[in-house]
Amino acid sequence: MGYRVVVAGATGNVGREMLNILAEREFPVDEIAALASRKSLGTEVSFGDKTLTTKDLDTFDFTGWDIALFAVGSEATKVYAPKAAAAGCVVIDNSSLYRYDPQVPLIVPEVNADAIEGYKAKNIIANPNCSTAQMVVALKPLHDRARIKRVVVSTYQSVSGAGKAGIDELWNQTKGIYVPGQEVAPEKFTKQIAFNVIPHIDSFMEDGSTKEEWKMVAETKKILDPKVKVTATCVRVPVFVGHSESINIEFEDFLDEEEARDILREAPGVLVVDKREAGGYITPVECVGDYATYISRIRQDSTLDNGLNLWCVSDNLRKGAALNAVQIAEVLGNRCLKKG
Ligand code: 2RA
Repeated sequence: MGYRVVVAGATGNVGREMLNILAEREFPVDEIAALASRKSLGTEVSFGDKTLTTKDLDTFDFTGWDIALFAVGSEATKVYAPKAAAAGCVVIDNSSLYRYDPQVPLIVPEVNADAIEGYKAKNIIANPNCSTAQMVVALKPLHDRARIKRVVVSTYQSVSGAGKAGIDELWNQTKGIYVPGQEVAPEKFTKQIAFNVIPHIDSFMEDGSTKEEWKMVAETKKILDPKVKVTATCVRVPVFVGHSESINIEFEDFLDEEEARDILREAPGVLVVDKREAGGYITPVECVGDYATYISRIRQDSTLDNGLNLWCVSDNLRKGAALNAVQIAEVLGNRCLKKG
């Protein structure tokens, strides 16, 4: 006995990972529907050892379906998520549309699973932005011990965060860059991404920050603690999968680096790889396909009374998107829904 589960946006990077992770984690599925927009209709996607043919999101009847994982972007979410929710299907949405809605819980299960009960207001649960999800997994156990006052984070975000077009642009630009006549002009990104870094993700806000940076501030407050101050600089780097973050934390109480390392070793969802030698840390290519948020380079910040620095790496398509959504579905199933 299990659930009737829908994956909307099943042909995208995140939708495909949602199907993979549902199968890998043996989520109790009685029936599964893979939905896509009309232009990808009929595309086949894998679910474990099965092949599913995508159905039309536009005409799909959500009545009788228990959980819908949405990975379709804000515009389509605005149209179809309320439709699914009204039909009694609980939506777990990966877009940013509902993240800041006070009536919609924004969940990272390792951090605030108890907030899930709030889904009843709208039948919708929001999945956070990739860069926030991995950061709050690392911050939570440290906050519980020494109360975080302020976080200064710089991100190194892979091109898969910008979807398939981002991956293609890095691949084609890298191949074409030294071949006369085959150069690829920036299209998805604002400047050349191959062999370069771009300090700009999402749109600019009035105060000079970007929406991606604002999301890290607003989402950390909603998920972890509204009192925690965050300032972020988000940067796109020529890496296919895996977001990295350099995180500087100021605490109310002193936290020794050894104790921080021990706390993080015990923390759910975290793997510490922190040897103070060449290669004794994790880089994005090593985290691809994993569930964990990796923490390396844990060290005291000697410029603060109570400060620590650390390096945080995770698969942005997994913990930053699909895995977190499936973990939310697991919490929902265990705590809130009856199996069919
Ligand atoms: C990015 N924020 O990396 C996105 C993905 N959610 O651009």
